[in-house]
Amino acid sequence: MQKSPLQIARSNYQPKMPAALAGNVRLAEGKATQSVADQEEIKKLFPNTYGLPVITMEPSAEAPKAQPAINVGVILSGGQAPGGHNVISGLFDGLKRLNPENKLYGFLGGPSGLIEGKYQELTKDIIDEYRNTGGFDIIGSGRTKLEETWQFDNGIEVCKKLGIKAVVIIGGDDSNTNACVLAEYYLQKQCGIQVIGCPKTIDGDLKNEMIETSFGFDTACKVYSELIGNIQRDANSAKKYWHFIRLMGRSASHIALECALQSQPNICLISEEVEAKNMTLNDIVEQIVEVIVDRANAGLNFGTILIPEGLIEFIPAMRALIQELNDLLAQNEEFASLEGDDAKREYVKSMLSPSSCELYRSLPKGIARQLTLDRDPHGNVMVSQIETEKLLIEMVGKRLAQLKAAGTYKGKFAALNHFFGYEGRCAIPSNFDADYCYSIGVTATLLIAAGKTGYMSLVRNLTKPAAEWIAGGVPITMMMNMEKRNGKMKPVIQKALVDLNGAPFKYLAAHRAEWADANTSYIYPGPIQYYGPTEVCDQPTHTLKLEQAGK
Ligand code: FBP
Repeated sequence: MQKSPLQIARSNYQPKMPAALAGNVRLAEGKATQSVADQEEIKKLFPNTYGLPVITMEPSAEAPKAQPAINVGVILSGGQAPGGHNVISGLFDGLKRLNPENKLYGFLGGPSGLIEGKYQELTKDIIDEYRNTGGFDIIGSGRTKLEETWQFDNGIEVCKKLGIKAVVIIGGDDSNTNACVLAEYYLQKQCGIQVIGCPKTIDGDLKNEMIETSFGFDTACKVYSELIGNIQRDANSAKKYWHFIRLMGRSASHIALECALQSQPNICLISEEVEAKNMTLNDIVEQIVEVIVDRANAGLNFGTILIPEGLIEFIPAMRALIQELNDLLAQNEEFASLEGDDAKREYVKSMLSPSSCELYRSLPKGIARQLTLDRDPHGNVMVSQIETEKLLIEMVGKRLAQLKAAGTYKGKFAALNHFFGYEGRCAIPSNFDADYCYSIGVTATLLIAAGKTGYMSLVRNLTKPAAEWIAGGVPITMMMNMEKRNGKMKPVIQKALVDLNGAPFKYLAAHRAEWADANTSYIYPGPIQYYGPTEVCDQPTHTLKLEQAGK
């Protein structure tokens, strides 16, 4: 396989790690824990994995006891996130350090690989090919939801055949919920298979008191911020376009917020604020129009607007509509059997409540259709396929035309739309993600060696140099609450949305008027740097720095 000079150089990069993991390690256990909410229900559903203590890895003078050889399986689950290959290389190296006879198997194509017994042994040659690279192509990923008993039982058979003692699931909130369900089931069955989760997702919404950030968020935001900066420089040079830029991130607006902190656009919408202020689609349009008119009055007919991809779900009336559609379309064979968009549209209209039906009818047909596309296996509407940026361009254009006719707007409005998502999910991991992921992988092996199950591998203190990072494990049940999924209440890891009282949002709120203003305040972050001074190459996200500064 041909490689670029950077690829070759990166394969020799040695990830930095917490100093505590360098030598012998002991596991210190904290107090019993509780779930973030719905304690009684979660406790009942997870009698064996509820209430476990948080674990911290501490340096130890004692050499570890010789461990018998073990086999471990690993699964990549859900959307790609930079650094996944480093979790796997950390796992591999960690296992070999414990006992050179240990083996690592990769389940192919996501959780379905475990159920269907599709696997590959990951040898040194394979691992070396993928060190510090982006992507999940080493074993592939998938979104199969592990929730049925027959799936768990198939997993037991496959693990028995391969002599696998532990399964590591690298995934987001939904996949780690699956990891916990699996851990609980395997304990109940006493089949001797441990399950450990690892916090992945570019969306940045898998974070809490213990998990400071999910991996991949850092690299993805840096890639998008570079692109936004480049667009801003183009806008400021050509001075003729408004750029409407939608950013991936599913429900939460963490990516949009982080990119705004890095690039200082004219407008950054935050879905969580839209919901808190009970804003309508028209309110959002008015807010954008106001900035466009002000800038036009100063002779500036250009700008940038960041739009989180989940925006539409946070407009309260839209949320009600989407909720109705989720319930209506969950396993709805009648709808699935209808031929053609028109028949589907008529069926949906006939089933919705009057208020939702009115809203559904008022939307451009394309957007309305996008709202009824298949849900993902976890019942989520696939927001990455809803072109909110085009909807806003259309509505803003109409409103500006009205203002022009009334003589209150004299500018020119030419808009371009962009969607940044897939561009960042497989980028070569930043030093931060390369180091963080490798450490997560090594930590997972130590949790396995200690016989732990139902835990997520944890590395924190992340705004400090890597040597000062703290490794450990957090019981997954600690992060859970009950939520409605596919029309039913289910235990799930609580998603972290943007906290409107948190430092990152407050920083945006304090500066956005100045960024919207006639004088451009754009920052041009440039591409990720892998080699050079630490203040250029090893910085974590602004979000993490602002959040940790307040602690
Ligand atoms: P995960 O939650 O699995 O990490 O996925 C993240 C994500 O990239 C979202 O930001 C996006 O909405 C979604 O995946 C897109 O899904 P797909 O890869 O199936 O198109």
